[in-house]
Amino acid sequence: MNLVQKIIKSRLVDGEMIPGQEIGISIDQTLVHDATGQMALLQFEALGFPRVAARRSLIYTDHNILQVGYENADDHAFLASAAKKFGLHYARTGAGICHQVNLERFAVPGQTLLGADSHTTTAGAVGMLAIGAGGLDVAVAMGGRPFYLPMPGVIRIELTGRLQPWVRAKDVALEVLRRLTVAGGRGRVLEFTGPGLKTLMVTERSTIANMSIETGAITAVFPSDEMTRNFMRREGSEANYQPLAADPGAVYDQELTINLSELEPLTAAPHSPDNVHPVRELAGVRLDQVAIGSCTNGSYVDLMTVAGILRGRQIASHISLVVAPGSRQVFQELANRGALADLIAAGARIMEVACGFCNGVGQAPRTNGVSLRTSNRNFPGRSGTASANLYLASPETAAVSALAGVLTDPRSYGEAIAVIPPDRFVLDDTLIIPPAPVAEADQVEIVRGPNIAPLPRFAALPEAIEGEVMLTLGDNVTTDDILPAGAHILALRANIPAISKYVFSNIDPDYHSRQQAAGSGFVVGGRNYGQGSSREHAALAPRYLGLRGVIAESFARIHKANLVNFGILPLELVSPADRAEIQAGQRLALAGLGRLTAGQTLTVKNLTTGRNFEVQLEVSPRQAAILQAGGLLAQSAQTA
Ligand code: MIC
Ligand code: SF4
Repeated sequence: MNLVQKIIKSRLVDGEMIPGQEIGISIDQTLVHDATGQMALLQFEALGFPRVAARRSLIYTDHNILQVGYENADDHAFLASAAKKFGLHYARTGAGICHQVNLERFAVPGQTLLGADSHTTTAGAVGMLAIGAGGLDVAVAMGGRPFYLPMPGVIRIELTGRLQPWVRAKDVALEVLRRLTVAGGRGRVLEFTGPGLKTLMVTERSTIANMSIETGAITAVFPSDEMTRNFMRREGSEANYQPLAADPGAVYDQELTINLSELEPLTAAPHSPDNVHPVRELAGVRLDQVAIGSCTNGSYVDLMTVAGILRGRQIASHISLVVAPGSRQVFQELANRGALADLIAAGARIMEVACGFCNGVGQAPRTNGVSLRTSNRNFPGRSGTASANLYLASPETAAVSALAGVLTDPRSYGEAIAVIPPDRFVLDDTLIIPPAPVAEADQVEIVRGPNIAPLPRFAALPEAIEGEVMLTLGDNVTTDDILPAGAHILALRANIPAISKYVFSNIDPDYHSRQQAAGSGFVVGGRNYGQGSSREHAALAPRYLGLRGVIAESFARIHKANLVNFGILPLELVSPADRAEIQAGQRLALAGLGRLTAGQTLTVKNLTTGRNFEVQLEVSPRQAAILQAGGLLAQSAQTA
């Protein structure tokens, strides 16, 4: 067996390990944060669980950290009290970005982690099976119930050779995207093997595992080896180390080889992480902003390298350089070693230890601005400025470019900076509050400020649906398109009526009012609809407005699961050519919904053209029952 199959087998509680068929696995650890946790905890409560049952469950406060109004502080008070009541760890703001902190402090090879964030994949760097999902699925796993997913196929990515100076793990992640594109990993897990592995530290592997989700893959898994042991020793968690690898002769569904020695510095140009080019080909693009950090590249080695590059130099006078350490541990190390002073002296603006710029919570670029970032997504609007142009690259490329003021191949800088991590990092978990004892928890009242709105409730699926086509969209629609990033929208994650005003707002500012006025409606997309984040708000808020079905050629895994969880029909076109005939404003009708079955073909009547077309409900029997009930919460209320 390959390593993915071995871990799945060890946690399998339902189904058979046949690729594509739904399986249920038990979950050891869960995480949510302050953009997804509000809904997850409200839903956990609504599901009636008294206390978390997973081995370890965490809430991080890392996304919604601007306090320009009461909303985020209300959310944090809610989350802190819910953590206490239900038995979760609560990482206070300042502890760091969930994925970085989780990797440093809680990762255990061979365990499963389910996170209400798409980049939960990061923990695959130490041989965890770490998967992103919507908040409701995570709430269920927090309660100790299995997590369901289609049994993945496995793509082996064999690494050979060794990276040349100035070429980094980020360039490997971008090379994977260049080859697989944003859809090439769909339905699969990326498993890394080969002699090149021994040259990659865990934090470098984590950059690659982090961006695996950008290929549409379920996650990525690295073996647990001596590099893993070294990392865990530095983190004081060697006791949790165990070696893990695929069996000799393991079989894979697809294989790729990447010769690390042949790679060069790469960048993803606007507006997709798979729009990958050598930096040298785009060298000279004038930049306004350089932003270093995020869960992709906010590690000790990343930022010490940046500080080393900037030491004794000044950034270009027109550049705004922002640096956000990935965790408090990294921040403390930078301070203790004088690297912070180097960054400040070079002209960097030191940001809070949080996601920050990565999804537009602060540092939104100017209109039409150009920003070079070490983060993982450069979708339109991702930075909070709809017209901005985002390039993605390694910390080295970013630092050298900040000095030059234009996109620059770092190999032009001179000798590469080598950073060796210390034998032991600063270990200080004082901002991570452990679960309260049961007696204390029972006394806790959950704090609900005005930003915490009640959960919307949805009725069961009717026998027939009729509605207007509200929007027709292209391929690879992202959840940032459906519900944009940015501080003012993120602040409303606990308030569905309020956040629903922003659904599709970058594409059609009137969608919200049109959909509400129309009552029920449909949206039409192309391939890989709903790629990107795990935010279930991209299903929940449209459902609240009246969206009843999305018709597309195919769906991204997490978003499809979220659509089902909130009772929106994910309808796959049997004949993709039919897409061209569906126009906004037409009326569609679907009948015979009284007894949904998995894989069912349904006939959609186009009442405007009088033509029929077929769609398939590619869901499991479990999901068909959820859709029938009007969503997972409605289903659990019915069975309670
Ligand atoms: C992202 O990187 O897009 C986010 C913001 O972390 C999201 C989470 C969210 O939008 O709730 C993700 O990746 O899932
Ligand atoms: Fe935070 Fe960005 Fe990572 Fe999402 S991708 S968890 S917003 S740092």
